[in-house]
Amino acid sequence: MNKYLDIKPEVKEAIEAGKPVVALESTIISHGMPYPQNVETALQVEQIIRENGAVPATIAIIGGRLKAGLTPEEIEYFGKKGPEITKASRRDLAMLCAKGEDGACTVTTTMMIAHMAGIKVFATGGIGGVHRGAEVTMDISADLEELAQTPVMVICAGCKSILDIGLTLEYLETHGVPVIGFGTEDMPAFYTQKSGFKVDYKVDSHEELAKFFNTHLELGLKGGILVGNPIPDEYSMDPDVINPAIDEAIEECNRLGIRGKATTPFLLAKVKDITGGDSLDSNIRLVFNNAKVAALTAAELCK
Ligand code: PSU
Ligand code: MN
Repeated sequence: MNKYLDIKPEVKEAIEAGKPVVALESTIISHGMPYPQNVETALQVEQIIRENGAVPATIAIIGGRLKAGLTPEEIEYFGKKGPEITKASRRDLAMLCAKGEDGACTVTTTMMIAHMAGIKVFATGGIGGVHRGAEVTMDISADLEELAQTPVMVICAGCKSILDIGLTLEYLETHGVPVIGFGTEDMPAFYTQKSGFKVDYKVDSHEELAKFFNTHLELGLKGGILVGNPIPDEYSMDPDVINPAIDEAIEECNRLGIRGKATTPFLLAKVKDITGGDSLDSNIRLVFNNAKVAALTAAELCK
């Protein structure tokens, strides 16, 4: 086992016994939502995973240790410290471990640590992708590179239109990452069920999803798969409300000259401010929905 990795005993037992485990990220806690809703949501997501028969493993870096599975106290610590914690992508891992510091795991580092621990399924809200204007800024999330090289199934609600969804799908296609729609042919757009872009394949059951991923693994294919699970209709947002809010957030981001790793957290917070908390509620609901699909799919994978 990797000498920097600590697997929570409950998680380790489940992995060794071939029981279902679902990985969860910690950047969504520290940078994706405000305190205390972030902590409440993180704990509820873990509860939903348990209710659906799997063991949750929230992933983070604490004091230079890669943690697969956090205690409720550690989740509280992350939520309270919030954006003060370094947002950790692949390039940050060695430095944080060398210095013994904390790091909030993005989709990228959560996939890496989940894979080190032997966890195959990971649920989150949304992934990073190709930003609008990337043809000039070259701002393309490391999440896409990780999907191209690490064999973990990532279940999300699609990507927000803070990104260029069409270019994100093109990039994934170039890197051989299959994009699956859970019960849909349309790539979901996080707050709304449809982005107007097609997924590669539609899958209608947890069983079918598990069979597909198993085949992917048995073929020895490098890289993960991306599952877009649409937000439930009753929680989805009006495109005429959310789209102008996103446009406004991007304009402000450009005006302030915000760049690099600060871009996504800035846009997420700004969209939430503009929509007065409605988007936060949708965000929480879609994460719950993804956690359930992930737990049930992880259970199928273990059969
Ligand atoms: N998109 C969301 N919510 C999030 C993120 C993205 O809707 O919380 C976070 C995830 O941790 C994701 C990261 O991996 O932002 C991507 O950051 P960047 O664009 O800097 O790669
Ligand atoms: Mn970026």
